[in-house]
Amino acid sequence: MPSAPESGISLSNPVIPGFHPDPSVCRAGEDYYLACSSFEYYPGIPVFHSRDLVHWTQIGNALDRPEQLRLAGARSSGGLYAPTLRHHDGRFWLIVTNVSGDGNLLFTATDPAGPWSDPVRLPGVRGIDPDLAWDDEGTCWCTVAGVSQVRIDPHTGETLGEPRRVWSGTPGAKAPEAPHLYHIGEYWYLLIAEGGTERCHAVSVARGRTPDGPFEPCPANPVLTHRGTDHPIQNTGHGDLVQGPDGSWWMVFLGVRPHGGSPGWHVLGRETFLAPVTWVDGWPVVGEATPSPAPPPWPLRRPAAVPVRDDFEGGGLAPGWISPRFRHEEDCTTKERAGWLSLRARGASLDDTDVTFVGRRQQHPACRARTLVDPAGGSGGLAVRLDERHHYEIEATADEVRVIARIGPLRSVVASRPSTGGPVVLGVETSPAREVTDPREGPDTVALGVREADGTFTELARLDGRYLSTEVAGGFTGRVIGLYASTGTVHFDWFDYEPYED
Ligand code: 6LW
Repeated sequence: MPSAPESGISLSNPVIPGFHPDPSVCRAGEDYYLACSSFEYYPGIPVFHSRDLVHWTQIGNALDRPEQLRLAGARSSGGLYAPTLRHHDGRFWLIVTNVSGDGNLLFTATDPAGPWSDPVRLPGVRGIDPDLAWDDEGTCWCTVAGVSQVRIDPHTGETLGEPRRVWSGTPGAKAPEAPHLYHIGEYWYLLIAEGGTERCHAVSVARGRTPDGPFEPCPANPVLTHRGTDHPIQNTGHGDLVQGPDGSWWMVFLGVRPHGGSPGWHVLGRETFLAPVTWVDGWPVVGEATPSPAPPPWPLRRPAAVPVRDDFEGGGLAPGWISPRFRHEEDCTTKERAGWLSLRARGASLDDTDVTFVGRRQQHPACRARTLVDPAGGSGGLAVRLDERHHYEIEATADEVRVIARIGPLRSVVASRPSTGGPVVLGVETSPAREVTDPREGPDTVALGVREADGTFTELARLDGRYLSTEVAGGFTGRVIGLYASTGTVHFDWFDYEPYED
């Protein structure tokens, strides 16, 4: 466990850096499990394990079979929103919305690493951000954004009775969402997010004597918000509570780390943070989310438990690798050339929804990624992707290496140089702005280049990172750095991802 709230915390936040929003957490004995939203990416819903709430390891993706997850036609920032993960009756339960067609879906597993069941559909539950809670009689309550509630049979997906509005959050605040219902002591607590997932985001709470209310709002609402402050973590909201085996309480929630001038740009998406919770007069009080006593300078410290090299030896890809909408095994395989990842183009570029791309979330403001690519049979390379309309890439073909930038409606080859067509090491490096003296300064720069035979790195282009930020692109995701093929088949020997201290 992290040190108890009273004794002065030393958390390293974010506890799960990079695009890992809408965290939902539960405990089974000494083990904590956490799930996040994954939107248009496949496989979906990353699942993490921790023993201390601070250090998390991804153990799988709950939805990793086509029968569980259909994302064809999903727009970017569509797909899977806001899961709730619970441990009840000896099983793990996961409820989530596929906003791109299938609506609310419920899955179960005995091991949260998987396999997870096929989906139970919930056609009678309308609304995003579904929550599950069971009362002492075994009735299952499903609460969704809005905030409304209906009893369900979680085995069949049938709704029992009509949905009923139970709370609308703070009068005047927009978007009451992300409900979680808990029976703690003598009360049922209804925790929600409100204010929208941008700078006004907040967590508020109400309590009642029964799971369906009536609910009395906490006089101190919101119990968590960083709006209107210069706190380095902004947009804080969408929280979930968990109790440790020692009786201590904690909240996981999402937040962002904007950087640069005005209005501030965040490039890693919404990340997962942790804060201690104490109880005063029967209400939760959320503690500080940054290390105390003094917050460190930006970027915040974080555990360095990051795999550096993937050399594509052995079977499939690690669970952190994701692809937009689907991963066709025949187009993305480690079986074609031993020790290499082979990507076959589907006749599409990164501007299209069905590109062959496999990447990992950028998790650190300052990071480097490198890959050795053999483009003899096609063209492809290394990309920093926010969505189809916002990406930078360095691409190798049989006769050149080029840097391409796509920003909104504009697409441009910004640099190129001839090459021999043999294997080449491509690299990208992100550098956060140091001292921001100009309000127009962007959050970071993204350098793209090649490694020469003598080991030196030649930068072909350095581009303003703001165009790969959520404030520019819109939506709910963050940067993903990865490999792609745009024509033919290209082979990748290894991929390095390395955070560095700036
Ligand atoms: C999610 C909603 C939210 O469904 O953003 O921040 C939406 N909160 O609760 C997408 O993540």
